[in-house]
Amino acid sequence: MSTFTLPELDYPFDALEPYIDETTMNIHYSKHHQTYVNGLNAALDGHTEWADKSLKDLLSSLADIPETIKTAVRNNGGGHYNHSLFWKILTPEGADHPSGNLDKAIDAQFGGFDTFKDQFSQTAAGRFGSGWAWLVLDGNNQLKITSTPNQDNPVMEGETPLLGLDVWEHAYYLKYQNRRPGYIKNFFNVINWDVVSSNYNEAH
Ligand code: MN3
Repeated sequence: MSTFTLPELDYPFDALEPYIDETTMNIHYSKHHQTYVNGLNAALDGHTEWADKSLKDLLSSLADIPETIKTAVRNNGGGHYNHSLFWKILTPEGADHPSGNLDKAIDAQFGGFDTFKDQFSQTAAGRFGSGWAWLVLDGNNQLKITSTPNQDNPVMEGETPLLGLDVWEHAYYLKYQNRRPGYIKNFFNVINWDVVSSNYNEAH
């Protein structure tokens, strides 16, 4: 059986200061993400026919998963996938702008990086309650900005997430309290556009 584990973080908890604070990073990674990993492993325990699937396979075939564990796999598997991607697309020392093929595709799809940034920020701010904002490659190979509730994600819709922003209060409340737009604005200071670009190049 497969046992899912917390992925390594590529930087220390305080690396994203002052935009994402050390305490939030520590609790978010060590407690919240670990809880999703544990919940996913617990849900799959004893379900040998599903335990060997990759996380992506599980999330893209939720309809076939037994009712007794479907919600647990959706919430905890989604949580594990989303946070694993989130840590990867963050960095303390990234470019402030995409480059190469992704840069061209953003220009073509949204009419420029600034327009993309505005639309993504509005989508993230407008997600009512807990959830995520995404830049995805859809089934027609087009870039699209989307949002999902809770720990749902684009994989469940057959789309490929390239960039994701966690807008659950646990991701920002200690530093930003009710000011989600301030957190979203500062997120753009710590995006790892190299990783987002390679996500695009792999999926495209
Ligand atoms: Mn989170």
